[in-house]
Amino acid sequence: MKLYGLPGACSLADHITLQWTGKPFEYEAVARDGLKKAPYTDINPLGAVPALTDGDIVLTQNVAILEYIAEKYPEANLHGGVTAHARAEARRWLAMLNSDVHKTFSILFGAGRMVNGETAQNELRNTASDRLKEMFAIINKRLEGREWLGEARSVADAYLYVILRWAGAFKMDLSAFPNVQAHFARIASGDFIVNS
Ligand SMILES: N[C@@H](CCC(=O)N[C@@H](CS)C(=O)NCC(=O)O)C(=O)O
Repeated sequence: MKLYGLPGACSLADHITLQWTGKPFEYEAVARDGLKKAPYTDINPLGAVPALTDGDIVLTQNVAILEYIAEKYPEANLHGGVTAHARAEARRWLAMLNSDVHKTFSILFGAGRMVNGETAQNELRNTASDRLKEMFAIINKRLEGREWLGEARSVADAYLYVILRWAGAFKMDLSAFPNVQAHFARIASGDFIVNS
């Protein structure tokens, strides 16, 4: 199994998840200037990370890859619980992280490419930051009295950790979200190395 990623990008969630399984895997850091061209676009035509290959299987899209790792190694217990409801809850948070939180961070990362002029870019960034804080408030509420987003640790927790690293890079004030901060510390103190 081989994971393709970029340092600190959403692919770090897959890298952490693979380390949590304790199973062997390869990791390749894709060169930034190689993302949008062959041979990498033969693996992911969208020219984005993560991508995962496993024998003849080629997978893209973070949610699919994270779920694949959890399915492939059920003994690692990364589904967020054992019941259908518990697993759906973990998936619910995974979906929100991927399609709502991550996408809003993409506005912070890419405001300079989305609109012209510093004023418009700052307005866009401020709107995205406000929206992110609303989402962190929702996640903070979910984590009240809980260690993990699901009933048990899941791939969604690795994704949240990566997103919170981005919040740190943007120096977002998360002091209003103590459960979110505690979740970050819990994951950070865990059994993996951030080397991607
Ligand atoms: N929908 C995709 C989005 C992946 C994505 O946004 N990847 C970013 C890194 S977090 C990327 O590769 N950005 C580089 C680029 O698009 O140039 C997924 O969930 O896998």
